[in-house]
Amino acid sequence: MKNNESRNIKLAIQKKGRLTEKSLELLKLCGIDIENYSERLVVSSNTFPIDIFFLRDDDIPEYVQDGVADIGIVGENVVYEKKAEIESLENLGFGKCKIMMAYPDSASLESPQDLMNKTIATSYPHIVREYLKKENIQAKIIELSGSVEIAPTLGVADVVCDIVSTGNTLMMNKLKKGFTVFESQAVLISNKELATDGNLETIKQDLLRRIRSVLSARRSKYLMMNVPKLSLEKIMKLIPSLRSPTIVPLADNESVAVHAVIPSDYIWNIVDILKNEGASGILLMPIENMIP
Ligand code: PRT
Ligand code: ZN
Repeated sequence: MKNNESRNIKLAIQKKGRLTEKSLELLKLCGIDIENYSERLVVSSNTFPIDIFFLRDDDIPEYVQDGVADIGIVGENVVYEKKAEIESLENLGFGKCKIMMAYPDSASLESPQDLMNKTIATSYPHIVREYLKKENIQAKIIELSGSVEIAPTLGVADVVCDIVSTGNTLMMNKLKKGFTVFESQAVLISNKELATDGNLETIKQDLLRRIRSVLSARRSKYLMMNVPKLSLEKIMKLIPSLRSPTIVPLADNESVAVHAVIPSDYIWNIVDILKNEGASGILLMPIENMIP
């Protein structure tokens, strides 16, 4: 892929499905706005040199591997199932799910050994095959493209291996959770030869830097509160701030305002102590971007 012409980077995302909205939201937080994308195959952004292709998720790994798209956002489960030769750039923290073995009430599945000589229905034959190989188990795999969970009721399989998120689908089909075979989330992937095009590589690195700043901002919150001077020392020890917290004197001379960046859920570990120490006006705010 050697050419010196400058062109937009081509990003493939899911056209319509579980990853679409979150992918577009991530791009928006990276400063990449697109308009009127519904029902279009490809849309360019006015604010970043990128063309966004809307595709079926199953096609994305291969398109990125073959250079039809330069980069893509897709579930790791699909990347692995399609055995795509791509470079994985970053875990994106959404679209999280597990591929699990599940079984009807009549069966039992305590350990992988219980799969011996069973029939397993799945949409992920490659992932299941690899798993069985690793565990040294002989079993028959039946590949189904959808509604895998009804296979035991139809009598075509003993066990299913499918994506589980909340577990509601399994419950509705009277299936019990067995064990996890694969854990997945949405990932940013890249064509392996992209680096040979200096221009596209620069755009990719710019996008990646923006994505990383959004992801690290998501992991953090901005905390603001008023603290009595007498409690300041004790409270400062509680705050695992990324940088040293900002301390601003207040007019009353007895308190100070403390501002700090803390890990997202950490406030719930310390809120009672903060209150006991007299902290007031505690505000916790989302951070949009965090640029190192
Ligand atoms: O049309 P296209 O081929 O693009 O979409 P698709 O229908 O193949 O995929 P889609 O939109 O359903 O999922 C896209 C990706 O989202 C998957 O490849 C996973 O990486 C991820 N993901 C996260 C999920 C789920 N959670 C999920 N719960 N994909 C599917 N499910 C389904 C699952 O198959 C099962 O039917 O939801 C059901 C189970 O959900 P619970 O919550 O009832 O357990
Ligand atoms: Zn699909």
